[in-house]
Amino acid sequence: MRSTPFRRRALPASFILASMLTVTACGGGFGGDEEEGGDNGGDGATGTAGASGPDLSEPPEIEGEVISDGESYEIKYGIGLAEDSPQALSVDYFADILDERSDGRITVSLFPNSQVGDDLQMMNNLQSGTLEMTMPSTSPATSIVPELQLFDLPFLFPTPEEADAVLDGEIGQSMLDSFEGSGIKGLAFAENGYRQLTNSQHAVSSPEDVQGLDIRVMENPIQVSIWETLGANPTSMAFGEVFSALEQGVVDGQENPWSTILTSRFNEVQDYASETRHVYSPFIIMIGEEFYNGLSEEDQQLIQEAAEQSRDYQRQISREMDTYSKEQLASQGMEVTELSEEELAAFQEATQPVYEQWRDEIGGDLIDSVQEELGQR
Ligand code: KDG
Repeated sequence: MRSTPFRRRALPASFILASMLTVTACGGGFGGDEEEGGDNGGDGATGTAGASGPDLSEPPEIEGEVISDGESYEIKYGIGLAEDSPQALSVDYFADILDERSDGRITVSLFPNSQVGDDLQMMNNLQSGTLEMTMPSTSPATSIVPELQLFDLPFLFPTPEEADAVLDGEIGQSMLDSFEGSGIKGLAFAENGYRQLTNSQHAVSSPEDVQGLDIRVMENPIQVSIWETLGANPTSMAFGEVFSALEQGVVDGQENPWSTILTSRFNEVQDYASETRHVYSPFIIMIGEEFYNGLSEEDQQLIQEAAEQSRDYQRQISREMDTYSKEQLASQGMEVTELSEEELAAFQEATQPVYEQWRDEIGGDLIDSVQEELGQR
């Protein structure tokens, strides 16, 4: 996937021409409208990003049987990320599929930017029936399905395609099945992406540079372990609180994929970024179990298919936005440090103890079988 070599270099502000064409008046993201959410507006999955942002693939044509007969209802779909993130754009596509294939019976209302709660709250709301759908990272969902902790291990997946094979294969399916009876139904895995470190203090190119930094991490104990092992001071925090925690200096840094750093405008409050790729983080597309069980079989099938089609599109545009976002961040003045293979190997080696520390908890057999599948054993 990577188009740039793993050479360490601080990207200069040499993308200025491109950025002048693409940066919006409000100074960040992909040039999306500042919609309040609540209605996806139906202006297509590339509506916000296509106009002045990256050249994204169009969503595939909507095909399949139209199911006009049945109840009319609304699906409220809450997410943590911004309306121009790949996550939100894929929900727009999901909404379009359901609208067209249900003949307008099923409407999807998107609530981005943690408007209706953070990942843990939204999962609770699915269980209590006050929200129908959400798409958290797997990390906070480990409180419900502990096996998902596998995906918190550092440097597990060398490429996104290898992650897809595990997530869409037997292992991923059995994890989705494990939600049964929890009040949540897992529909499919999408992509959050490779996580990169940003901070306000100094450029980072070695594990030593991380020592002493206060880093916000997701609500997950393995994420805490990774940064403790590196000698940083990690703090778990909900995503919706990260921008102000960075702005107010409550923490020095955070880690997220490039597109999230850009669309959440973390570069406005962080000067340094490093391409550490320390964890490949999946999303889970989920729906309230009771709500889902109350639907007709035809609608259940429709929703499952739409979730898988939106997953495929989400992965595609997430990957298209990745390098673009890194370059945008550099052009907007962030000092972006790319790591050499040796520097990345130093991070990998320094975080290796996390595997031993969490092996029993995650399940040694599970880790072994995935590493075998990946040719690492
Ligand atoms: O909608 C997903 C977000 O809420 C969150 O999971 C993003 O990776 C994330 C983080 O750092 O919390």
